[in-house]
Amino acid sequence: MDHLKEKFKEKAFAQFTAMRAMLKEHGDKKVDEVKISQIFGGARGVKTMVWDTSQLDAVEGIRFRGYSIPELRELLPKVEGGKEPMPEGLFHLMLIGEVPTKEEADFISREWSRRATVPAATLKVLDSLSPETHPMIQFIIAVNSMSDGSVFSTRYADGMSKSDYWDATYEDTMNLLARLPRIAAYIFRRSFFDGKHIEADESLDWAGNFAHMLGVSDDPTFKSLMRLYLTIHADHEGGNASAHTAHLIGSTLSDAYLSFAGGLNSLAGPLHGLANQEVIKWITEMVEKIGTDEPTKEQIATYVNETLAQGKVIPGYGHAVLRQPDPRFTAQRVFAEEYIPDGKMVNVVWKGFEVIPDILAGLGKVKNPWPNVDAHSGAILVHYGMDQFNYYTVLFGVSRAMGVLAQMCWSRAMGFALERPKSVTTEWVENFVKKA
Ligand code: HAX
Repeated sequence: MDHLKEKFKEKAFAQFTAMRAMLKEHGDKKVDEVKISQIFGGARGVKTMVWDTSQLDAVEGIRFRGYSIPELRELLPKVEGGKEPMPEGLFHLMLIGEVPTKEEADFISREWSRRATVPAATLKVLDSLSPETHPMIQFIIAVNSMSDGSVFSTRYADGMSKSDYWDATYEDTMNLLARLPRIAAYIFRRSFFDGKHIEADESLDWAGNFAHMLGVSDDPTFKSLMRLYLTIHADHEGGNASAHTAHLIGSTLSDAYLSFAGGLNSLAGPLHGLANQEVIKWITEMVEKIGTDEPTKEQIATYVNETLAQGKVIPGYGHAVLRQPDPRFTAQRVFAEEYIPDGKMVNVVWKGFEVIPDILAGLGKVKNPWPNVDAHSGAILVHYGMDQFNYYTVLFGVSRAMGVLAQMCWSRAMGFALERPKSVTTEWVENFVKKA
């Protein structure tokens, strides 16, 4: 057993024992009450699941195992000479609960490199699709197709004991994470570069190799961007749509491939991950309509009001939980200020930040008028020449896999139950109100 798995086993066993004792003593205590507005309002804020890899605070934003994004930029291991954290380090932190050493992060790089071969059948499935198929659809199909070789499903069929579920899930997790950059790069190159693929460079780290295989830019800071991007999009506690979907599917003992593919289906919605594609489309249409890539604040404000008047949302703004600018937005801004301060698109994003929150707040109904993670990413990618907007959510998906799958290992180790909340009918609510 490798030392990462060994360490996980040790931590998980201790937590499992403590959880059982705590449940025995305190299982009947109430932590929450549900309002009718929450029943109709997407269960906002209702505490119904455990998610250990990260936690979201409405004001502070995301913390991964207690660490904020600025702290992680300092603390997580970096490639030699690099300034951005290695996503491998974040994965270690989420899985084990400890900031890894550089050697520990490098071990994960090597492990993912060793396991990275994509099954021929999956490449065949991709080749059977039109290159014009939306990249997220290709990605979801590819991930689903790998369920065929799932260690969990195979061992389950052979009568695996419950106490080994975590072990098989760990294997699927490591295999899936290892393959994702190759699959994602394969989709990118077949869709936008006539299938001219780029060989992996085994000497590179996970994100660096992904950037290399995408073949978008020779600028070494594009690799840095991918390291940052794949780190900050990884996890956003458990209630967000992609994480929650993956968790729900996983709770039926569907394997990691089927569960994560389900999460990707959620991520592909415009109110969630697809917003990164929508933002850049919206900005591009705006600068085309206004006729300049240096619009004034007044011109942006007019365009925002026109969008709202058409009954549409402003993509990249608002959040179900956050009530401040998203620290993931800020992290990307810090990166852009350092590497591309004169980028035209990033400057439009920054100018938008000066006018959009006031307009949204003025509507009187938007709970969070601030930018979220998706408001910034596209403008940076465009700077590096990556203008295939409909590919952006795939990048998000590669990163999100780390959080969802690290948590899935924990969920299996803890033996979490099949998820099955209670639904009620409208009539039930009406009768409840009458009685109350
Ligand atoms: N533009 C215009 N109106 C907005 C808005 C925005 N950016 N954000 C919220 N509102 C509106 C809602 O549509 C809702 O209107 P109605 O009452 O007429 O239905 C009202 O304000 C209250 O909504 P809320 O409580 O503030 O927000 P929700 O929790 O319901 O929704 C969303 C959160 C993220 C879905 C929402 O803010 C939105 O649609 N934003 C734009 C899309 C977007 O950027 N999504 C990405 C979010 C981050 C993420 O998951 N990334 O992957």
